[in-house]
Amino acid sequence: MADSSTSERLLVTAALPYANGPIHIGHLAGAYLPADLFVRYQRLKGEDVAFICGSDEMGVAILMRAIREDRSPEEIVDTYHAQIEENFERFGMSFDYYGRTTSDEHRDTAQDFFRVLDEKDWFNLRTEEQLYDPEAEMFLADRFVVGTCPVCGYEEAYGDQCEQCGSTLSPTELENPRSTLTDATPELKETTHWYLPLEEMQPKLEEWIESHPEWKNNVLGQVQSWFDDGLKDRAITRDVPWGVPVPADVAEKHGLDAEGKVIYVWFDAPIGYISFTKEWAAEQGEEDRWADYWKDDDTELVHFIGKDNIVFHCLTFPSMLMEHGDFVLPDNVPANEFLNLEGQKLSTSRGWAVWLHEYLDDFGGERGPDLLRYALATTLPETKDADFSWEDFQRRANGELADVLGNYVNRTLTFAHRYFDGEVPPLEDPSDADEAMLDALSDGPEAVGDAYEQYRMREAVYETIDLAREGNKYFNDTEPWHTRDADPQACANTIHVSLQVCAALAILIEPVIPDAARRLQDMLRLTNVRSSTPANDPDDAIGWDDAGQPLLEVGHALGEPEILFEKIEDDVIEAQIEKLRERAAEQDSDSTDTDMDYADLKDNISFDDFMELDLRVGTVTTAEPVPDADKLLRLEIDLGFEERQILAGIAEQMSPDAVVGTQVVVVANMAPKEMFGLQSEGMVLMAEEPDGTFVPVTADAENGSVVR
Ligand code: B3M
Ligand code: ZN
Repeated sequence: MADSSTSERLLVTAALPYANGPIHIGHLAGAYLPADLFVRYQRLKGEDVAFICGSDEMGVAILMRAIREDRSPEEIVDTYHAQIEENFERFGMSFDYYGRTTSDEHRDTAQDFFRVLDEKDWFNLRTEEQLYDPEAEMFLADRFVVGTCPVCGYEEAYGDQCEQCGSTLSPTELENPRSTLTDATPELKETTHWYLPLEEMQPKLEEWIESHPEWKNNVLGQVQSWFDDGLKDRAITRDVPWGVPVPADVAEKHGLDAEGKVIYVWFDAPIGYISFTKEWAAEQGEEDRWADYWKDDDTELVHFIGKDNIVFHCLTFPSMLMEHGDFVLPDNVPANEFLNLEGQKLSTSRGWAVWLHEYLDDFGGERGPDLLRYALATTLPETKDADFSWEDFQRRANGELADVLGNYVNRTLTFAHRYFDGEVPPLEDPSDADEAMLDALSDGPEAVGDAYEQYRMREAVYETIDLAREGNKYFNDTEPWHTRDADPQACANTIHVSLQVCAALAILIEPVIPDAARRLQDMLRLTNVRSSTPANDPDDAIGWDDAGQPLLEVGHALGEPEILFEKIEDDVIEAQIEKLRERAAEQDSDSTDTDMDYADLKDNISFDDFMELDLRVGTVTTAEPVPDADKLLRLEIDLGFEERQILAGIAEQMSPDAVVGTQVVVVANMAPKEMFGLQSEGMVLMAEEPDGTFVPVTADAENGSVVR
């Protein structure tokens, strides 16, 4: 079991966001918030933590955006790096260091890493024919080429992956390839590249993964399916004009010219974790300290990522670290699944997303970040995809933050001021209820802490808010408004105990809502609490484990109560939902009006040809994701006379919940086909809009009815 308390220091990383667009709630729920919760908890425990992140500024994604917007890649990354860094800070991300992969330190570190592995003769060099765009005079790596997927026939598959069936591809596997830069038909041209020898690394990686049965099931499951398919060598250099250059001396050694060759972004980006740790240490004036975190076995390295980054953090980067030999390997990679929004997949192109910068502008003021942190922390897609809705956001804010936590604090402090001169009253002859409450309090830090240690953030937050809920119940049950006259000491006991619970909460809730926690600490005049940010703490600061003990002395003078959280009105929530719908509608109609690119009509068919089709009405009774096939949903469809299992490539556009219950039209005599080990017995008809959105063709008729 990975237990941070057994290692001397923690190095925590969060995936490096591409500096080619703003951050949205999906990113936050996938990697950033869970990382921040974990780190803040660890700092409150008093652990030595370095929390490292930064912008991923290399790679084809950046270059493509630059070409599309007719700007330089430098301009793109400068713009988005600044925006992302600023908004992370406003949201309360407590990084020790936030770097950029365009830094000199990063270039040197990545090149050295590459050089070391090349000197060990670890890479395979291969000379092959690759797709080349004669008009753009460029090799077409990854997303610079689209074509027909050899696996499923999808016509818009990218050179590195088919978004329809999820298959990993290489550009030359595409049928009818065309350049996304010029639309030209690519030529084949010879070029030499360095490959990661993943095939030969598989046994070593399997053995290492087996030593981590404690990792999350969704992570182990994905890794296992990569193993089952058999790992394949991956090219880690590219012929594109943006990236960390392949070192000239290394190329020369092989009789090659490094000119125009760069290191593949997924090789250099994780090395960013190392470069940024170096930059951080140098910034602290302790140049060599980075090595403690990367080279001493007493370090626990944890990578927080979203599920689309699993293969790179669990297989490719570890294989690089193993072969390099100087560095520690990750102890855990607690990846999250995806977050949906209002029942639909997040889609940046459709505008179906909540952007962090817009949220922070709309929910300005000090409470905004905490509200979003809390709503997301209670909805994290930890074991499966989860859904964020604005109504849920409001319910959490009003029901839990305002009514449970805020109300408990407020009534306790108000009582203390009104009847005990704003001081902590003494506890004498505690009742069973008082004792029980103090017991719950003393269990708090461990119960919540265990959940954090095991990367069960949602549970940690529920446990914390439950303590406030219990506090409220205890307050109600002991009825201080009655005992005030009937039994003043019983009343004093209730307020004494409740104040201690509030003090504990002021610490235990800090990872989730750090701003409110600090305000609560101020109200209680609870000073000298350890910081959950990178600040330096005095040795005697009060920390996480102390929160189980009563922290406030009898006679301690309290501050004035203030409202911890205001309620969020309905119109604020409605405005957000409206904004989302409007933008999605705008995007949809934009693409219909201006870019409608009508598909060419196909050749005529005879009436008999048409009659060959057996189209039937059916109702979707079950819909669920297909493991490892990001684009597919497994549907069960009731055709009246029988049930069918059909795999539909709609998982990007529709959440399972949105499909269940829909009546659809099915091609019932489609030859069955096996995909991802499952039989697909038919096809569901969908209208495809210009932006790629699918709309099911529905029919309000008896299941089994023939469509003609
Ligand atoms: N830049 C982000 C992504 O895939 C990617 C992560 C790099 S982590 C080293 O969304
Ligand atoms: Zn495909």
